[in-house]
Amino acid sequence: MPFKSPFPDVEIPDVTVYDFLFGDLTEEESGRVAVFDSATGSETTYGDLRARIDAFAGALAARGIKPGDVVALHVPNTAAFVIAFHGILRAGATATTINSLYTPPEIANQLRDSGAVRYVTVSLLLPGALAGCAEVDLPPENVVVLDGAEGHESLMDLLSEGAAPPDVSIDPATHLAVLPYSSGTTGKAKGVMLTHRNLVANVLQSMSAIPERSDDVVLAVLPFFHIYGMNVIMSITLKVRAKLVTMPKFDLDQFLRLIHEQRITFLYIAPPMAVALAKHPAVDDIDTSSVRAVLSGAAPLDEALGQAVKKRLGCGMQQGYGMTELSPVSHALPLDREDISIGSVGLAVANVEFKVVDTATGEEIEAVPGGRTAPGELWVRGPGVMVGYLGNEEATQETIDADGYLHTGDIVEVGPEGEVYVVDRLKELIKYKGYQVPPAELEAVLLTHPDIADAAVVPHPDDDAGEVPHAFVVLQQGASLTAEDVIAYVGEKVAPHKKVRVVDFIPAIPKSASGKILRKDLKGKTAADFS
Ligand code: 4UV
Repeated sequence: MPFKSPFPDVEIPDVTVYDFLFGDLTEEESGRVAVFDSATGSETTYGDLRARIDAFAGALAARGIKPGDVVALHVPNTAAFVIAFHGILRAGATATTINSLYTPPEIANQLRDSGAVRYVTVSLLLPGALAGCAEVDLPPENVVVLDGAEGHESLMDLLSEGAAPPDVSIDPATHLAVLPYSSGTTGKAKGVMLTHRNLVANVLQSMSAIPERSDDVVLAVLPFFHIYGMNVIMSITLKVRAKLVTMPKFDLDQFLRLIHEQRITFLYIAPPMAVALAKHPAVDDIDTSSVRAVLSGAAPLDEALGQAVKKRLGCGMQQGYGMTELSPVSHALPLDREDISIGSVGLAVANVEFKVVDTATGEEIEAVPGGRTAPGELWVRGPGVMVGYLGNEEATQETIDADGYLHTGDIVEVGPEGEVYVVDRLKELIKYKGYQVPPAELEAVLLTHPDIADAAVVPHPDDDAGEVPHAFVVLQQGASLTAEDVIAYVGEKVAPHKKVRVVDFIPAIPKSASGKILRKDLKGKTAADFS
């Protein structure tokens, strides 16, 4: 028997993301502040936000952007991100969000795969963006630079046209709203096809367990380009008409200063920030009394660490579990369930059912009355489940089964209240501070080195980042590379969170008869284990 959400089902309206978030904006709500942009110090009201989204959509349409087109968004957390993102969706186009720290080859890969026809960025990221665009022949005139740059249109240029938003007719159930990239259970990053309905559904589903209110002030430091920032932090906050305080990048001093000065009430974090909140002496110098709730997600949160944050800040503490392919939330621990361990990712949110499956036998694992189940792979079904991976039917079929369950690649156990504990990861993915690092990408980079004959990358536990990439390298005969050489070689080609940080040289990569890397034979090992 599948496990069912304890929350009543929510009805999912058949509307676009824009209509869902802004369609019922009242006069009173229009005057409230939607976004405080900490980079510029500016405030944008809900009414102004909607008007700017409309104008941005109108300007895109005037440039020929239409439903079905993909627009790349490569912008740090700012008010301008919110306008451009929703403007793209309002125009009926699909937004593919790009990690702010991506290198030109990583940008080019995503542009090539997604088929993006326009590019929206900021001046700080422009050189890398243009290099990435050049690799796929996306012309510089198609690159909008929101804060302005010589030879490019800016946000102001687009908004000042005051164009009316286009009249687009799209089916929310099938039309793609966003294409974030995720490696899923195996291989390189793939475009995750999420419809308007997926996003609308998951906002409502998440709200069954995440209690944001209209008087909340929410710090948006986790990036909007990642699904957690995009459809939880940004969308829930806008839906409840609370205030978003945007931070373009994490900096501990500024993070603490904003909590203090902006009287932050709701704090979404990833586990490395929990370490800072629990342990850093600077936290004693600020007033954190406004914070009523902290939600940690994207990587495992240790029970003791969660308790330490709760105690030091004197606030409620939740943990959530999500996956890009689920739009993202499937489980969250409600604030009021203090009877359940904070080391648990909580209960299935509304409209979610899930199974735990024995990876050896394929049998479903049943609940244990009053106790905890054996471990198995988490399979999730619900309206947030993606349509599939763009242009990759094989990976889609490997991930979503005939009954509509998405196989997460995470190993979990279920406790007596139906709460879920993530205990291991079956899939290849490495999570550095909650960010995805697909080993297959690093292996491909390593193999481009003329002195490297073969390579495999696995996670290595790390106190600060949770996990770091660990490369096992087989050298060509007669070659002599050092670990530093390998680290530097990869470091030039990938975003900082993907850098290889541990290297071991071994005689051969352990592989199965079919040639698959036997990652479990490498995890936790060093070169000495192979000599
Ligand atoms: O695809 P992704 O990068 O997606 C995420 C999304 C995390 C979110 C989003 C909204 C929330 O409210 C929230 O609480 C969490 O990270 O990576 C998906 C994989 O990340 C691991 C797990 O391996 C997923 O398959 N992961 C995510 N959350 C947790 C986690 C967690 N709480 N504990 C352990 N692993």
